[in-house]
Amino acid sequence: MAATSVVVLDRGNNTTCTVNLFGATVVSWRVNNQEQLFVSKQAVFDGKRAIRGGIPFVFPQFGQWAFGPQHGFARVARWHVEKMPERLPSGDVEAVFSLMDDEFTHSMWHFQFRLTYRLILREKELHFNIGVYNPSKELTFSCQLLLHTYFKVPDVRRCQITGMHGCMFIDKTREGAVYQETREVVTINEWTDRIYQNTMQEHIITNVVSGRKMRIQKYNFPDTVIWNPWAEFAKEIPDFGDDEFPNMVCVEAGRVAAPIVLLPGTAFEASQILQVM
Ligand code: TA6
Repeated sequence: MAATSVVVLDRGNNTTCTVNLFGATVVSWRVNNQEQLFVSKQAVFDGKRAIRGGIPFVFPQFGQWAFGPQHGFARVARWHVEKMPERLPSGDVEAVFSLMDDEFTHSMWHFQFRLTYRLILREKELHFNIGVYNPSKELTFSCQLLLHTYFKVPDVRRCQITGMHGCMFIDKTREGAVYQETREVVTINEWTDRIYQNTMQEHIITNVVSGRKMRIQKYNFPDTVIWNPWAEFAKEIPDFGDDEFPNMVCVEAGRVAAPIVLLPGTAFEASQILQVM
């Protein structure tokens, strides 16, 4: 498997989006030459291990999985290019990627499926449109889906994240106990690993690159996972630098708390818009 095959959406003006076909992982999003995504200096590009950073595509399982790797196989599978980058009349650039069941996926999950992943690069925005289709005539399947986005930040301790106030969350740093978020904005000053449920459709992250704000809008993605390994877990992650935790925050839009159930011949759609403000 060629571990280096990437597709670049180039809108000009040093605004680009780079996708590695291994996992259809967005490994770079530059807006006027400013990188918005965190990729670890220790990230491995061997076509086997999930890429440590960017936007890994989590499907059909979020978290530990009895039948395959953590966070499923989509982020470690080779995706196809359905449509090479094309400039739209609006000046934006669009590309489409897809993944279908094959021998590799059947070795873990015996269902037929088809994933489509449409990316649109706009001036200060990146749009993600995802389709999950069940082409089977008989079998229903259930799955989870999430965009495991690593945002690059100068100092995570200065970031504030809106859109979780009043939401219930599963705290994986406290044996999965469930709590309610009482804060207006979420801040991170320790190991954080939370699955927030039924969050707002919009999140604003303050103090991202160059002190700007990042707006996340999500549709049909009711959950938001917030993660930072902090010092103690950074040391335990082989493809993550011990001193890198202050420079990233994962804010992950997904459908994980209640799985997606797809009857034969039906489809599920979800989308996300990232906007530099
Ligand atoms: O999305 C947060 C999380 O599930 C954390 O529990 C942590 O394990 C992180 O993902 C990274 O997972 P990975 O399999 O990429 O090492």
